[in-house]
Amino acid sequence: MIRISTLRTLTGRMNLRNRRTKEKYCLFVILMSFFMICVGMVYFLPDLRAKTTTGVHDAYQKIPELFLAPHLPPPPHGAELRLNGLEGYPGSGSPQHVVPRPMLPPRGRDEDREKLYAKIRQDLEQEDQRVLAKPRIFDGPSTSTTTTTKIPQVDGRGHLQRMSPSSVSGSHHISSPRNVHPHPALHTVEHAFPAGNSYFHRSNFTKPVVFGGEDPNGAVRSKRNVIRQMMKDSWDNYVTHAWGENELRPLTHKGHSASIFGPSKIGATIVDALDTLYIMGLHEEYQVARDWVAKDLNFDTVRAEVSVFETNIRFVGGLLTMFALTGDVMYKDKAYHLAKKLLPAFETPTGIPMALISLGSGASKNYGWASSGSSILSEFGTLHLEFLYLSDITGDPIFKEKVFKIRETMKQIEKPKGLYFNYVHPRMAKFTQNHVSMGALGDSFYEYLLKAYVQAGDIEAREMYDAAMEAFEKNGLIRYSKGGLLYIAEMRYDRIESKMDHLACFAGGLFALGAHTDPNLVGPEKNSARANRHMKIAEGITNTCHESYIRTQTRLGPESFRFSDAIEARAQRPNEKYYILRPEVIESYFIMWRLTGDQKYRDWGWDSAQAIEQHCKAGPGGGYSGLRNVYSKDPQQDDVQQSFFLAETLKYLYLLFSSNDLIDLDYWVFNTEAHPLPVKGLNPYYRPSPNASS
Ligand code: DMJ
Repeated sequence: MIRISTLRTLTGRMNLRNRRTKEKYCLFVILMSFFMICVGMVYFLPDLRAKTTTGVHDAYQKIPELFLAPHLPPPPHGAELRLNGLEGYPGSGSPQHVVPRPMLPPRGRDEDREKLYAKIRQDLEQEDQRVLAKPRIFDGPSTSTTTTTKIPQVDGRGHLQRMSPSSVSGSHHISSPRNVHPHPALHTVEHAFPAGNSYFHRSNFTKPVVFGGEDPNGAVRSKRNVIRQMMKDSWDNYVTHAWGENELRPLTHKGHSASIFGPSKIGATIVDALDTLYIMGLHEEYQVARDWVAKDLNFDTVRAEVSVFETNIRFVGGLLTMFALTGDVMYKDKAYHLAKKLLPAFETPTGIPMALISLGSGASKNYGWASSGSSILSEFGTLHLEFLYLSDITGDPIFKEKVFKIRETMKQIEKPKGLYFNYVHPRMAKFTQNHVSMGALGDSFYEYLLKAYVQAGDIEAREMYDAAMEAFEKNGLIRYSKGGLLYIAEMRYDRIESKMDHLACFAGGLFALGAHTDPNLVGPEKNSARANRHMKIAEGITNTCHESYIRTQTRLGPESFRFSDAIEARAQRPNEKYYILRPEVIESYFIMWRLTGDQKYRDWGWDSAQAIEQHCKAGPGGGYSGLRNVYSKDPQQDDVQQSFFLAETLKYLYLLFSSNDLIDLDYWVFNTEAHPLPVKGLNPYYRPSPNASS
């Protein structure tokens, strides 16, 4: 009996337990169903989704977790690019170039799903902005949904007309800088040009072209192919022996880093070379470079102390050019991120930045060797182009505020005889040493005054440029040697020093560009006196720099050359005799060729290219090296392939043997590292942010 009752009790307990388990199971199923309904509401009802997630892209990423993935096909590849009108566009033909995203599932299962698909499509269209649509340059049916670019027109006076905001970039508002001038198109300077170059007929504006540009003449095309091969050799050797390092040592096959970037390995050559590879159509090489930038270029891990100026012109400038050329937002984001890291250097009472900044701590300082802890004119004066453009494409005004604050300081600073000295104290807004130069320490300050005008019609900058050039002329710094060579001298404590740096040879191109954009050429008075005079200076300087090349054993020019009773355009001291693959002389040949059409500039450029090939090549198939003494018959190589050789020297040579519409000077303005930036309001590649302010 006891056993039976015990058994019953046990059975009863088991039944009770079973019932409880069933109840628990039912409760679990109910809760799970409720949970699934909630999740479904969150992800499938568009309104609710919009408030709880950042996009359908997010939702898509969560779908696999909800076991719905089998219903959706895998992410897309090249085919979808065609929808964006980007196919065949170097750099955008690869799937890595576009943010990976889901392909649309088949349509029409039910209404909710239709809503979801519609929402996905809408978000994908927004995602497309990661690679902005290619501006529609050529006539014909548009493949782009966002851009309706027209070619700018020329008015009766030969002025390019700034386009209306809507014609530049769809709905984007084009903002104007202060003191905006009608666009400074390149003008005809009377007397200065032989006939026959398209630049003299301003009604024949070409359309912006960013690759291709083959010259119709076969011999010219062959020369350009040689330059392209030089680029390929420089690049391939860097890739093989120094990948990720700043520069290549082409003889010892190691990495090299100059003090400008400290001990960091931030691939200066990769970033500097990107646009040259792109323009030359070296697609595979470009894609490898682009992928490294996307995946491995991380400024957050860099602790080194770097030069604000060099980081700006090579890295920020290089990345900005790539954003303009490709519309790839990755480049803009990297440039923006890096430029923000430079901003602590600008925290001085005058706004004049310190020269060096630690990317890790943000601490900044000036060079120990600079006079009285001063900042350098050519460094803080060479930020404007990049910073203005950065503000315009990000909508963040901080960068242009910084450069306009520098401008204010430089406007107010006392300029003896109208001259700018090379050292300025960042706290006192005072020059600290009486040294004037168009070469080292001064050069690109003047370049950016002119180019701020070319870039955005900045008339204040133009006036400062014109006044500075007038001061050079009036103070006798632009003078003839005994042998009749025109040169730009330096001045120290009111004494003229008859020396010119290789760096100052960019001034041939500078004066020519200034002449062709001279505001005096248009308007009611139409005074061409200054422009003609400046064209003569441009020709004279370019000729002198050429002389400095052909008076050496190597036909490559020295770092500095002097003029005296004994010498003409020759280096005097041992430490002036080296050539480090610098671009400035070839840069002037290029600008002069584009603006005058005079064949001699192409001939001179080809002569230099051959000399580089003969003396600087580091072995067959190798990279290129600088030389220790250009006057030696058998010059020793210095074992450094400077990043600017790929960014500037080879790019200018390549463009010298291309048609004029490739990176047309009407539409592009070169930063001082030869990274072309688009002209505001004129070039459809400008791609301004809708949030950009004036
Ligand atoms: C480049 O980095 C730039 O052109 C800069 O403005 C001056 N020096 C080098 C090339 O010589």
